[in-house]
Amino acid sequence: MEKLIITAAICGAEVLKEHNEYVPYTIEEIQREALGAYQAGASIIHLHVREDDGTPTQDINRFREAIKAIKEVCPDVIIQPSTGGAVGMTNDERLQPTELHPEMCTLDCGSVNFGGDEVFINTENDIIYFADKIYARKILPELECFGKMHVDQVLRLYKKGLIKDHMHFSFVLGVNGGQTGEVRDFLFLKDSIPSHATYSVAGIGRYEFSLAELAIIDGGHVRVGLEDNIYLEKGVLAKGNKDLVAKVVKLAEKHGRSVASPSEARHILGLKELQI
Ligand code: KMH
Ligand code: ZN
Repeated sequence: MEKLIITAAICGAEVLKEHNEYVPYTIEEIQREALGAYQAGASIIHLHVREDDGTPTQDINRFREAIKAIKEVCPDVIIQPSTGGAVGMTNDERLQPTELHPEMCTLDCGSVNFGGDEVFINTENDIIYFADKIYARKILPELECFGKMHVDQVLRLYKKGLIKDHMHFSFVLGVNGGQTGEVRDFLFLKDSIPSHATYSVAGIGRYEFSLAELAIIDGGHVRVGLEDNIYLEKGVLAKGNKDLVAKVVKLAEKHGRSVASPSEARHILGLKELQI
């Protein structure tokens, strides 16, 4: 079986220090959380940035600073900025970090309710617009799917040549408004993608580790982090992203699956080897 790629979603746009004090806002805190996750076994950092007061931003300069700070302490880690940002941001606002030519970024593949009155909007034309910019900048998109219909949307665009190989899906399951993260949901999604594609699964809240374990057994990849879940176990807050990554490493050991280094993750995803 391929080695396991662990992505750490260290920050997010919605979770706050009021929920878990380790949620990073400042550049120093982002650097600390990225380093902890990397040392624990993450090869990809899924990156959002915040103002110092926690307000989500897609400002290119803030991303530049955060990426520089992360690269100072873990030069070989793969950085995957979010192009999702936060609900309500414009497309061009969201796309700013792609101008920094990261190796990867997210591409959100459909709209989804995000609780209450919030709708995270990604129309078909939005997806095509994002994909054009991302491929033109030679970035590998991680195809974020909050449910089966987003996978179907990707496959329609793939047939038209608007989404290209290598297809690396991320099944984000358990969002309040999206598809749940039960075993049947996972099986439905992972069986819906072509055999030459890869996938990672991100379980929100209580789904984080049950889905991680399923993906480990199945040969898929895993995303964890404070963006998705703040608890190490029921009622026990994680003391940082490192705890969540370390728990996935233990699950991988339990199932005899080795964890990929950043260089091995690049190989699996078809990214160019990094010249540091
Ligand atoms: N914060 C959500 C609205 C992504 O990073 O691409 C979008 C999100 C997805 O987190
Ligand atoms: Zn995100």
